[in-house]
Amino acid sequence: MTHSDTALTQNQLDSFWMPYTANRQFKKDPRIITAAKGAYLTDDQGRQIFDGLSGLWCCGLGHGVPEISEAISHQVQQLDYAPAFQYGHPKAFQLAEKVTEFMPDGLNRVFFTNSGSEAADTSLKIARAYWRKKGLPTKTKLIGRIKGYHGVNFGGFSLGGIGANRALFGDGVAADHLPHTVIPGNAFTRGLPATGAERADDLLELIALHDASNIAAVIIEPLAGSAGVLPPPENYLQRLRKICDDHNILLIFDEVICGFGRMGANTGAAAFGVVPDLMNIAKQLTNGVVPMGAVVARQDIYETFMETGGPEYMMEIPHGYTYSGHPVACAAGLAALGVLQSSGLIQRVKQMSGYFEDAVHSLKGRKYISDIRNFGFAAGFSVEAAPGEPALRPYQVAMDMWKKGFYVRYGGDTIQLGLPFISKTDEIDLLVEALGDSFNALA
Ligand code: PXG
Repeated sequence: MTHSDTALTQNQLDSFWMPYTANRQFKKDPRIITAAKGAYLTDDQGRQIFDGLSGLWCCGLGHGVPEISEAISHQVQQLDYAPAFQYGHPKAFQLAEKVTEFMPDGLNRVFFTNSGSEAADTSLKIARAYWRKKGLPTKTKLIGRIKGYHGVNFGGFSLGGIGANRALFGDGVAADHLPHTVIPGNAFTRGLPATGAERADDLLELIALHDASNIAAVIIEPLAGSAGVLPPPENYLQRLRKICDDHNILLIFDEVICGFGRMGANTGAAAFGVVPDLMNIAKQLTNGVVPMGAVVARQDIYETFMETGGPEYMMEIPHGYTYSGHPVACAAGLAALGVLQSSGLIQRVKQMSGYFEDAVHSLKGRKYISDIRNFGFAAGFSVEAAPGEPALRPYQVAMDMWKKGFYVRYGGDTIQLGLPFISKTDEIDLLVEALGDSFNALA
C-alpha cells in the first residue's frame, strides 16, 4: 500500500465526527493507522509504532492473530448473521460456555452485548429487574464510585464518576457515588495500596441515607482504568463485598479492562480474591477484533428470572440487541479465548508484571510525575497540571511519544500504559525510557 492510497482529503477528514477526540487538533495533524501486526501499529507514513495500550486495552494477544482472522472469515461464509431473538446459532452457546471457563465459580450465565457501555446498562437493568422478581420492587437505587468509568450510555455515564464525561448531558439515571480510593499518602505505591480499605465503609453511609430496601446494586471497576489505573486498596473489595452481602445489595464488577488476562489472572475477581454477583466484560473478549461485550450472572440470578417468567413460551427479560451474540463476534471470541488459553499469555503477564512494575516506577522523579500506579500489565502516571490547563501536559507527552514511535493513552491528568501480553522486556525498556524522556522534555 502506498501513502497515496491512504491520503485523506480535507472533506473526508471533516466528515467523520470522531469519538472522544479533539477533532479540531486531530484534523490539523492527523494520526492515521493503516495496519497492525503483533505489538506494532503502522501509520500512513509507514512508521512502526509500539502499541503501548493494546489498542484501547483490547488487543492483548497482539494484532493480526491468524486463528482469529481465519475463524472470522470462515464464519462470514458459513453464517453471516442469525436473528438474535427467539432463534439461535451454535457459536453463541459455545462462546457462552467458553466464557464461563474464565469465570469464578458460580458466575456462569452469559448475556451478550456489543460493547462495554451496553454491558453496563444491561447489568444495571438486570439488577433492578432481579429485585422486582424477588418481590422487592423498591430496590432500584444504583451506586457507582467517583472516578469510575462504565461507558457512555445513560446508565453507564450516570453511574460513572468522571465529571468531564457527565457535565454536558443533563440528568441521567438516579445514582449515588462512593468516594474514590486515591489517597495522597499512597502515591508511588507498587501494586495494591496498603491503606484505603475504609473507603468501602462509606457504603454504610449511603445505606443509612437511602436505606438498603431502596438500593439495587453497587457497580465498580475492581481496578479503575480510565481514571488513570487505580488499583484497589488491600481488602477494599473484600469490605465492599461484605457490606453488600450484609444488606442484600448486588455487587457488579465492571471488568471491561480487567477481564481476560490484563491483571495476570483470568479476571480481576480472581486477581483480587472477590467474586461479584454480575460481571461486565468486553474488549479482550474478542481481542478487540469484533465489537462484543457481555454480562455474566450468578446462576441463581438467572434462575430467578426463569422461575418467575410466567408461561414457558414467554420471554423472561425484555432486553437484548439485534447483534447480541453476533455470529462473527462469537467466532472471534471463541478463537481469541482459545488462543488466550493455549498460549499461556495470562501466566506470562503475571510473571512479567514485576519487571513492568520496576520499569514504570523507575520514572519516579521525572518532571511533573506526581504518582505512578500499576498492576498486572496496566500502569498509570498522574501529571502535575500546567497552570490552568490540567489536560495539557499528558497530551504533550502522548504527542511526543507518537512522534518517537510509541502509542500511549492520555486522558484527564494521566498517562496510561496497557501493554500487549506479548510484550518483550526490551520493548518495555524502550517504551519506558522514551516516556521518561518525553516527561523530561516538557516545558
Ligand atoms: N467499562 C469500563 C471499565 C471501560 O474501561 C467501558 C465500560 C465502555 O466500553 P465501550 O466498549 O462501550 O467503550 C470501558 C471502556 C481509557 C479508555 O483511556 C477506556 C475505555 C475506552 C476508551 C479509553 O482508559 N474503556
